[in-house]
Amino acid sequence: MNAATSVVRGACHHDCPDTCAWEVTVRDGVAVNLRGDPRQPFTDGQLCPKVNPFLDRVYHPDRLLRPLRRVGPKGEGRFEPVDWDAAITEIADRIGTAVAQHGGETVLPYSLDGTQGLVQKGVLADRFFAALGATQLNRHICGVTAWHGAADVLGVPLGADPTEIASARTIVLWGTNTLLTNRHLWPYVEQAHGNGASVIVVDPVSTMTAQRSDWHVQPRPGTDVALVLGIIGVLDRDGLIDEERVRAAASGWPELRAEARALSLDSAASITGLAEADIISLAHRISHQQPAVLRALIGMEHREHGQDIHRAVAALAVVSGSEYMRSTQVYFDTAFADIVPPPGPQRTVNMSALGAALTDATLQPPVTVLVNYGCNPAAITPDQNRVLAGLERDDLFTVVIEQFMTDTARYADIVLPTTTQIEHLDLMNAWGHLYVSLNLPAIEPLGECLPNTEIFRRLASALTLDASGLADSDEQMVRDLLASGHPWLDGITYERLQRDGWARLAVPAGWSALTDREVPLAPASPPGSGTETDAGDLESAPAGRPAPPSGQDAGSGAVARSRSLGPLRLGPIRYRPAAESADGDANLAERYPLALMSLKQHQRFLNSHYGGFEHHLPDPPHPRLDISAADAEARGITGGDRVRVYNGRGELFTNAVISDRLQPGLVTMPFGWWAGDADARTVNVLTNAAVGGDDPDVGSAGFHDTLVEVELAPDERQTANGPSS
Ligand SMILES: Nc1nc2c(c(=O)[nH]1)N[C@H]1C(S)=C(S)[C@@H](COP(=O)(O)OP(=O)(O)OC[C@H]3O[C@@H](n4cnc5c(=O)[nH]c(N)nc54)[C@H](O)[C@@H]3O)O[C@H]1N2
Ligand SMILES: Nc1nc2c(c(=O)[nH]1)N[C@H]1C(S)=C(S)[C@@H](COP(=O)(O)OP(=O)(O)OC[C@H]3O[C@@H](n4cnc5c(=O)[nH]c(N)nc54)[C@H](O)[C@@H]3O)O[C@H]1N2
Ligand code: SF4
Ligand SMILES: [Mo]
Repeated sequence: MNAATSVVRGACHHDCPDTCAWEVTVRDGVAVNLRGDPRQPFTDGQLCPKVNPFLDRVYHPDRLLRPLRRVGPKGEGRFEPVDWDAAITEIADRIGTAVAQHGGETVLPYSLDGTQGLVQKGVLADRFFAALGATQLNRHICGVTAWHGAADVLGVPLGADPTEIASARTIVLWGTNTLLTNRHLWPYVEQAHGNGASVIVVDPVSTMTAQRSDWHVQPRPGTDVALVLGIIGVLDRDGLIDEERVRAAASGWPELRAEARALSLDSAASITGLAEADIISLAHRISHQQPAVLRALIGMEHREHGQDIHRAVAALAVVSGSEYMRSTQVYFDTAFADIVPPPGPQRTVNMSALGAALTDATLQPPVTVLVNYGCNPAAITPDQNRVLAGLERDDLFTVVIEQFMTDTARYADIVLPTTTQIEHLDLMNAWGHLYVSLNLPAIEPLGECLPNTEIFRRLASALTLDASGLADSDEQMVRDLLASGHPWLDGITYERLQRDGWARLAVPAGWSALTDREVPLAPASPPGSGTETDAGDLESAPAGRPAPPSGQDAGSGAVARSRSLGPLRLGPIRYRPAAESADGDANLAERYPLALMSLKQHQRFLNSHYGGFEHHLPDPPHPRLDISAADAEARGITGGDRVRVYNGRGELFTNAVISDRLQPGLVTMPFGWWAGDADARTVNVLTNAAVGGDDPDVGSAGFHDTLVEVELAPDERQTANGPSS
């Protein structure tokens, strides 16, 4: 290597459980190579088909490199360049005027995990919106429902370290498409398989993971609670439950057992569409081939009763004596210092209900300023027509901080160009493993791009906001996050991460919240801070939620503290069909008899990140509707036909593919496509924004509880039937 070549360590920013550690080779200031870090055990030198060509994204000719001001109608995408000072001044003026007129809540931040980097995703922006008194966004589109389902049973939503799946004898991938969405876990699954473990997938769809499994259990969508009750019923009937252990470990076992006994095996079979023999066999395999692991992730939370499903799977782990695995995010939330302001008194808006928040004429104060960063709501939020109607409002001032002219950015008044992961500093947590990484900037920001943090620093200064931490540097925030003093961060310093790139949290091997009902807490005063902190309060719920009931502090002071989690919680649980499902509202199900699931399906997509990039599109390069042969035939549809997919919320046109992967009554479409120039409509034009669960603030959207009807598109009908006149 010549003197101008260097290798810079970092980690992938994507909303993906794997958070790969990477190395960027830089020559004369230009990134020329990117590869997975071969030393990081989970990454093991491999990135993925989405991110292998990431440098093409960084240097893509369509990168936004200058601030832009809209000159055409909203949505059309016509902009003129403007300089940074003018853009910041205009935004500050518009925010200042709106807040003076309506109060701070008229401002709505809208962001998600476009980057998972803790600093670029949150901290400074959170402080900025708190100082402004803005409406608080409940970021509940992903993970929070599953969080609550797991917490209902475990007291905390901490599953075991996923890498321990390697030593299981039975692996149940329950509603998770590991090979596609969590590919770096697959080698651990294969290791177990090589040692004789059986791999079972429970999924209504025959995914690529299901096809690689030993056994694909294919229930009707959304019926998993009935499946779990059926399994528990079989375990109970056959004397396979260690009642003494369950009673000692958990409360609510008699109530759960009563529910399982009340649902006959016959009913469980008819609700789930599975054979009784399959439910029996699944129960026996889990029971006889221990250690068993039940691995859930996110997808099945996207249902009206997604929390019940996640709760049921966790409860089954307790009853059957299996290990339970899910997102590892909470380990990091527990370990890192909490350096953002606590939730304020301002109103909250659930992000799934963006369409309603922007179009509800009775909302007081109205949302008149939308600041969007790290999220592409025009493509990813359910009930797209309503979202777009909101974004079209002339009296809404919209700022979009983006890398590309996304479907959302086209509706902005001002677009601010932002850096990619190799252009800024960040601290990365993970939700699929226990490694923390430091992402060092490898190259200078392209064009006039600025990191999110710098944009919010400038806006805070222009608005002369008075709150602490609004001028903190990115490095300061990283250091502060690491300074909790929590034992899981023992020995993990900024300098060590700068040297090595990553470190495993110091969670003892084999630690599990199912069995170790004692979780360490950060000391009341972290070393060197001199101030009280809530660092590492594992009981605090995500964004703006009241804490679930907690156990007892076992100690306090600057020495070791821990929290006893008390007994596991079982209790009654019952299958409830979603309103928008075949078993739900009969009128709706008659008009729209097909359940639509809009899946993460493409190996080269990561949510909406790559849907607008030619070389990431599949062949043929269009979204498709998969439909079973029976449903297609009943509608006169053959493979390749252009079809209209519709319901009461919207319609779209696409090509049908006859699929033997689907049960009749179920159709699927891939998620993550952009609408582009033509017509900003994607699968989310159809999806259900109803927020599930018993608490509208908790739930994710019922994306997968969407009913539709499908027919031949009018032009195809003409071809099929001959000209009609
Ligand atoms: N129909 C349907 N809809 C879904 C889902 C589904 O399965 N089906 N899944 C849901 C789920 S689970 C999720 S998580 C969401 C994902 O929704 P999003 O979080 O919106 O998805 P992404 O496409 O990952 O990221 C959005 C944008 O972040 C931008 N970005 C990346 N890095 C940065 C940065 O450093 N700064 C800024 N300002 N921007 C950045 C990218 O350019 C990208 O346009 O979608 C949800 N919507
Ligand atoms: N390639 C790729 N990887 C990704 C993403 C991506 O867009 N592309 N997105 C990332 C994000 S944001 C997330 S949240 C994760 C999600 O990771 P996963 O949770 O693994 O993925 P999903 O596809 O959302 O859902 C998993 C499976 O749940 C099934 N499912 C849906 N409803 C039910 C149900 O009622 N019961 C059962 N048993 N199964 C059900 C679906 O058919 C699907 O196959 O993936 C991440 N990784
Ligand atoms: S998207 Fe996921 S698998 Fe791909 S490089 Fe990033 S973290 Fe790794
Ligand atoms: Mo997600």
